Amino acid sequence: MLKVEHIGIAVASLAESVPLFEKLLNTPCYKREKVESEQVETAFFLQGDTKLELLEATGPDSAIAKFVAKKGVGLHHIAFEVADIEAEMQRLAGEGFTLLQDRPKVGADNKLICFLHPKDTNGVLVELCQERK
Ligand code: CMX
Repeated sequence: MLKVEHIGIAVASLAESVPLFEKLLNTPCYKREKVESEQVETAFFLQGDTKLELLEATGPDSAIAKFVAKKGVGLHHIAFEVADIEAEMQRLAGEGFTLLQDRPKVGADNKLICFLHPKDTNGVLVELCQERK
């Protein structure tokens, strides 16, 4: 894994949380994007080299809707950038981690992504991501 690519934060309402994080970070949200396949809308912030992704559910079946209903708003996942996502998925599966996808899927921010089940990672939802070419 190369570095932490972003930190995902589940929110109930981007309309409320984007201005909150703009105040907190003293920097504007630089991008918003809907990801239909994940039933989420995202808002991105950059603080130095660190990227934050706010996520609001856009449908009841969204992982974010279920997370917010069960645990409330807050830290949702840590995403690691990898050079070769398929090789990294194979390596992690070989190490006994449960992959939540068989193949990388297209996520927000022009990335190929794959999640690991949090039961294998001390309760932290981990995302692998690789820039799409
Ligand atoms: N972090 C830590 N634990 C989490 C979690 C998260 N983000 N989301 C769910 N869990 C926990 C649940 O609370 C549950 O814990 P307990 O067993 O102690 O009750 C456990 O994981 C398994 O829960 P589950 O009921 O079996 O499964 P869920 O329906 O809650 O789904 C998960 C959990 C991780 C499999 C599902 O959320 C998933 O597939 N996530 C990956 C996709 C995703 O998160 N998409 C949204 C972001 C998209 C983006 O970044 O663009």
